[in-house]
Amino acid sequence: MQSKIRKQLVDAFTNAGGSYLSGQFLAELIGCSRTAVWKHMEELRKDGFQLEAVRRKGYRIVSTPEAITADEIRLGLHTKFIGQNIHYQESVDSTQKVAQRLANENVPEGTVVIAEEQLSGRGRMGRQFHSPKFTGIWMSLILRPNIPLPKAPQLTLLTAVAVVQAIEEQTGITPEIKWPNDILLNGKKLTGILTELQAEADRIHSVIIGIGINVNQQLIDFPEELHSIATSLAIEKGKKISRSSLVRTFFEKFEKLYIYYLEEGFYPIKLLWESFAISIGKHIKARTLTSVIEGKALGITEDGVLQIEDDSGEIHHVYSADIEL
Ligand code: BTX
Repeated sequence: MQSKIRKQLVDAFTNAGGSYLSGQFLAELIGCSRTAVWKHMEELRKDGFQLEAVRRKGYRIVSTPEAITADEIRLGLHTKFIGQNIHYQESVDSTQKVAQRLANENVPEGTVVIAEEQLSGRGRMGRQFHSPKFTGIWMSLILRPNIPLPKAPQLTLLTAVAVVQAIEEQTGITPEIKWPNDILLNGKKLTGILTELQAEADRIHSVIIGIGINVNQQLIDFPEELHSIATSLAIEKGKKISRSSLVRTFFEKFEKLYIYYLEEGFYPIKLLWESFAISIGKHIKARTLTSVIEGKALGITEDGVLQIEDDSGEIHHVYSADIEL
């Protein structure tokens, strides 16, 4: 929408102080047809404005989008370095891409890229991650840990624990973790985590952790193919959740766990992770790129590798797979 029309509309609703404005009035104000007004209103809705349209009365703005700009997040943030440098953009292809570029420019550890929408959000193995505007948290965190390359997947598990702790503190809901990187609520995907590395030989240059949390979407905001497999906090909780408070809490939880991890190693994180995991002790199917392993999930190793015992008693080590419960 042209910014001039958008400003005219938003100003008119601000001046109306919560009253309805008729389609005719808005059409005359902007100098367009009533059908065009309807289209403009639809665009405002897509941008996160909650609108009410009542026959013979007109339109009313019920609530405006809550942004997650750097200022909004930093207000009240108590961390040493995680989220102290925030790179905010309204719209990006993928926050991972922006973070990769920034990591090459040697930004400080803990820098976060956050966006209101992603036009081509990335999942694992070339999959798409649906990231509609003003509804969720789409962010990438840049880390520079001094750890050997094979230990990097532990950071995915650490991130999952921090997300669960933050959601628990902010909403009272405790989601579950499905190895290695999904966070589920009532069996549906609430959060995806994607860890990507920049490394030379066996030295990590940076780890970029992409986190996508469905926060305020309603079912209609998801494409149909996700209706049965995805959910949001607002759907489960029946009310909107403050995205900026959730991001802040996540930064605080993450930093605590990360410092602990660098000092004490993975063991305490592993115990926390297992306490939130749904797959452990259950019969599962792990689809790797080359095979399918079926059996009982025993737990994760010190390196975050999943152990499955098949019916013949053989124990398999799974480094990367999709899990079916
Ligand atoms: P994944 O490959 O495990 O999950 C992707 C799959 O999940 C898709 O194929 C689809 O079935 C389903 N899906 C897509 N969008 C959603 C959604 N919004 N909610 C629930 N299910 C969905 C998981 O990959 C890793 C995703 C990381 C996303 C973050 S967002 C910030 C950062 N930037 C970026 O481009 N990716 C990461």
